[in-house]
Amino acid sequence: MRSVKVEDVLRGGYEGERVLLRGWVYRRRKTGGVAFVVLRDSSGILQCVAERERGEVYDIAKKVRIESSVEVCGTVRREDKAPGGYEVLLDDIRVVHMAEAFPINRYKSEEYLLDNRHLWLRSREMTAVMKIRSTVFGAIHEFFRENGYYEVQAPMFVGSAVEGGSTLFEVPYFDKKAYLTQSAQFYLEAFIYSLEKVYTVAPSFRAEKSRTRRHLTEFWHAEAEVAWYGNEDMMKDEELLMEHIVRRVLAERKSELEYLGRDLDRLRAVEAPFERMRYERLIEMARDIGVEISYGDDLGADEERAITKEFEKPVFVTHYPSETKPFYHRPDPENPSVVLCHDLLAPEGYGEIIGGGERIWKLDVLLQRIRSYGLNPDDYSMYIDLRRYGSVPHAGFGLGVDRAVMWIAGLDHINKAIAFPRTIRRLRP
Ligand code: NSS
Repeated sequence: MRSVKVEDVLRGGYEGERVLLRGWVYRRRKTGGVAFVVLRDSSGILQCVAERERGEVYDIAKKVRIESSVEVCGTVRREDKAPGGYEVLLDDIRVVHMAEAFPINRYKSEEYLLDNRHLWLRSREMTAVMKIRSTVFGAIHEFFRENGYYEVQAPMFVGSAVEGGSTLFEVPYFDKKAYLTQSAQFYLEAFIYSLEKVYTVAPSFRAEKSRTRRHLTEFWHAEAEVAWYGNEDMMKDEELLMEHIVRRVLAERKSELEYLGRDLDRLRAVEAPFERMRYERLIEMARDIGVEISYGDDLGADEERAITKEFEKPVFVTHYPSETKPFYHRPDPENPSVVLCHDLLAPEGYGEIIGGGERIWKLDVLLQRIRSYGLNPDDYSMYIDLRRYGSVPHAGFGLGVDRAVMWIAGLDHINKAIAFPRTIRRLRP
């Protein structure tokens, strides 16, 4: 007999039929002469009933421990009181593995659940998030491939910083030292001379010492780089990418979003185009709501939360003062004290999910910037070399995928958006 999935039963396709199901015991309870086993599989949960007259089946159903793996057979019938409106009247149950007493119940602390993430991963909450996450990654690849981008791969072991030295992870590398990549950007820039439009989805690493709700030491980064693009061209693709991701999630993961209590109308509002706002306007807005900040300051996590609470949709912030950004951003020809860059800030307090912009593409400007940032040109020889042979204007960006999942799923901490979060204090499980 072929096994069926819980969701197929709940769709009503098997009413009155005998089915075989495989899964895990989600809940168990006994009342009067009936034992209930709620079965969980990857597609949902389903109530199964064993009546006392069934003898051995009833005895097993009565005793099987939570999270044991089981195979059950029985007849599907409608039952309004069951979750999902159907149940299975059992005539057979086989315990594939009797679980030990499961260490998680609903009264455990967040810290305990993180220590046991390998087990908590089975919870309905994590299952919903992981399904949404899968859809987000799929939508990212779909968007890029449908829009003429080639997928490429960059190394994880690198020789120098992209996003500043303070968050570099150093690792021994034979008789030298290497770093874990912070961003594939410099490698993507090498690819554009042949492929023009490229993207990659890979982990990036940052030795983030601050404990915030939105920083991981290892995060998933979707990055793109495009020849002949300016800042505005890049933002246009990004807003379409974000719209595509959100629409896909709404179309495929509505029940998961609802399970997590997400306000779907907030997501339905995520339609391109997004507003473009200059950095100086952002500073004004921050001051208007009482944040103490002056021109040239970098927005901290708390300030960003306060400001983006007011947003209905994601907002691009452009033209940051150059000293607040890494050396590679192209100065605005109309005002070289600011750069042609953008951050995309997600609404509802979530804040920055994308950083990107136009790159310096002229050799002399780049060399001058590297020096004025106090950096050693020898560390950037590949990057500099790319400006010697047919250099072109170009732009790119990086999307923090875990942050995007956090926002779309409406989670209160980034460590709920990834299965095995890595933070300053957490390397296990
Ligand atoms: O530092 S970024 O703003 N920009 C870059 O790394 C560019 N080199 C990307 C590019 O143009 N190719 O990081 C990009 C995004 C940022 O907006 C966040 O959403 C995410 O990467 N990010 C992080 N997510 C989680 N944890 C940490 N620590 C983190 N750092 C950045």
